[in-house]
Amino acid sequence: MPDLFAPLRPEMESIRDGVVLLAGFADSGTLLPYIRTLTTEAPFRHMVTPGGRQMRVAMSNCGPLGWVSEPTGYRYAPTDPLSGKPWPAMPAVFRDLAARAAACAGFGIFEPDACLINRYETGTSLSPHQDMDEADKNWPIVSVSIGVSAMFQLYGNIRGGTPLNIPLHDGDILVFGGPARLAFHGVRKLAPAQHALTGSRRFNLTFRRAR
Ligand code: MD3
Ligand code: FE
Repeated sequence: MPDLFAPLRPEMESIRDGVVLLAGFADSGTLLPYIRTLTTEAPFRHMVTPGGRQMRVAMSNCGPLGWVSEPTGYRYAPTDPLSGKPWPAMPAVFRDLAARAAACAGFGIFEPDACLINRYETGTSLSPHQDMDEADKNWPIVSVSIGVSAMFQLYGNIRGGTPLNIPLHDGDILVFGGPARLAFHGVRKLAPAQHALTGSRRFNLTFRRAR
């Protein structure tokens, strides 16, 4: 007799050393109203890279520190350059979700001080890069996917090669740490699709310890 209530996908999957997928771990219905409020305070914007190119992913931040791109380089800043005011506080539900995910994935205590909020529209991609702007690379990174599914691409610790393609669906959390912390990674062009709560968009919350 098959178990009709068995989960469709395993709860926790080790992708490779230092990369854990927690499928369907987050409830986007709970998170989206917070994203709406936070980005009313600190609106989504297309930052300009130090090289002068406008990023295709729209971004905002919450928490004590926010990731910003400036002509002089990337950095974590306590205030929103658009308003001069501190970034909105990180909601406790965000912080707790990131901490639970890191603990479940085996990375122990995680105390994020930065939450980057990414927004993808149809056709938006994120080219391969490393996350290098955090002081202590021993902290893991927790990434929450919301809305339309995307194809995440995970490379090795040097640029190039053939990526591992990981489809990320609404509610999925990826945790990166240890040997995978400096892996190159990107997101393929978002395909046209509809999600009941986000329409054609995908949101991603990336929790980091910047300092
Ligand atoms: C792998 N964002 O904001 S999150 C980013 O879906 C970023 O918006 C993507 O890459 C997104 O920097 C992917 C997943 C992620 C974040 C950090 C990583 C993957 C990572 C650090 C090391 C290796
Ligand atoms: Fe990244």
